[in-house]
Amino acid sequence: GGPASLSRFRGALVAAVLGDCVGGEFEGAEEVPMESVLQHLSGLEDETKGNCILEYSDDTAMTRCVVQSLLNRSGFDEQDLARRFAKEYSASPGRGYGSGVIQVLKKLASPQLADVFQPARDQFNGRGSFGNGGAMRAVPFALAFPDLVEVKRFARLGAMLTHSCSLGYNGAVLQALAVHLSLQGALNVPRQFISKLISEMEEVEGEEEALRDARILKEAEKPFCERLHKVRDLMDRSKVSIEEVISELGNGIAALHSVPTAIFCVLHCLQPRDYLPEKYGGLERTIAYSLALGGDTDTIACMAGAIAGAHYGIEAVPQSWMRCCEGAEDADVNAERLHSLYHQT
Ligand code: 8NA
Ligand code: MG
Ligand code: MG
Repeated sequence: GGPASLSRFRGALVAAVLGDCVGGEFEGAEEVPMESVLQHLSGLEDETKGNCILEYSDDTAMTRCVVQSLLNRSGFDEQDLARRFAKEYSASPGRGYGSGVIQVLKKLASPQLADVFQPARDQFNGRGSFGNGGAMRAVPFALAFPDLVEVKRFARLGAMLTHSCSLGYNGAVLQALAVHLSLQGALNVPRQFISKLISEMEEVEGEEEALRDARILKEAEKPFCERLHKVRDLMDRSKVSIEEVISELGNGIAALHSVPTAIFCVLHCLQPRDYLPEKYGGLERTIAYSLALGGDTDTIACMAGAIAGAHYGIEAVPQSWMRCCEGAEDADVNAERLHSLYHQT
């Protein structure tokens, strides 16, 4: 489809759910042989298995809250979104939330809470979380707002309800930017895509709080920019080992160690790879490759899935995979609603 077509919206939101659901199998695994990944994925195509259902985790649970809030309020409303996060957590606490964020979600349930951003600020001795929990739910911001400035602003605020460290919320900004650009067709020229991300993040990470947090955590001056430069170096190479990707970019629960990694997965899988089945299209390659990195597989596959889905569109999503994943149908319906919101604002 053309820029911001319905197919791209559906692809983005559905593939995010797929990444989360199929990635859950390997979450936290140190080493994941590609063989195991391909076996897991071919299991989804087995018709004889009937209604195999892979449950979604915190990534999708919170993304659904963001979607519902944006649609219900026709825009960003932090009070409404905070309430939805709290309600979702108390209804289904067993979705695999990070151990720190649970405290925030419990505090957000209090009706006496005056400032919905305060519980997040109190995390980790006042430093705030740098986990990828803000980034994993950032895709709806790119699907609700056509304006890049608004995408950045609301992805950041949406993340700050649980992640007040700039290394947490700027991961959400980067993820939303990547989906935004992909929706426009920017992945047709991969070098321009990565350059645009770097120039946007140069500005984002030039802010006072970001520079201060990076100093305190002993990271590079502009940590996401540094990682994006590594992504650019790696994407130019014809052969890259999984070990190198993990050591250069990471596969962990910090936004810094997972959002640039997800972006790399998408770029690396734009071409066929000899260790991936020939019958796979780009979207399947991206999700399979994300799982093979191990670590926070559900979240990396969820984020990579969203970016890839926005590029390839819904036609690239295998029906059999979709049938196996809890919440995939809902995501498809909601993508259409977000598409209307995006084109009316
Ligand atoms: P979070 O905000 O609780 O952060 C996740 C973890 O990162 C924390 O529990 C801490 O260990 C660490 N952390 C974050 N900020 C700081 C800090 N300033 N100082 C010291 N340590 C810090 O949760 P989240 O919403 O960001 O979730 C991140 C990921 O963890 C998600 O992918 C989610 O699925 C979850 N998770 C991961 C695994 C896994 O094995 N990879 C397992 C269960 C849950
Ligand atoms: Mg998860
Ligand atoms: Mg995870």
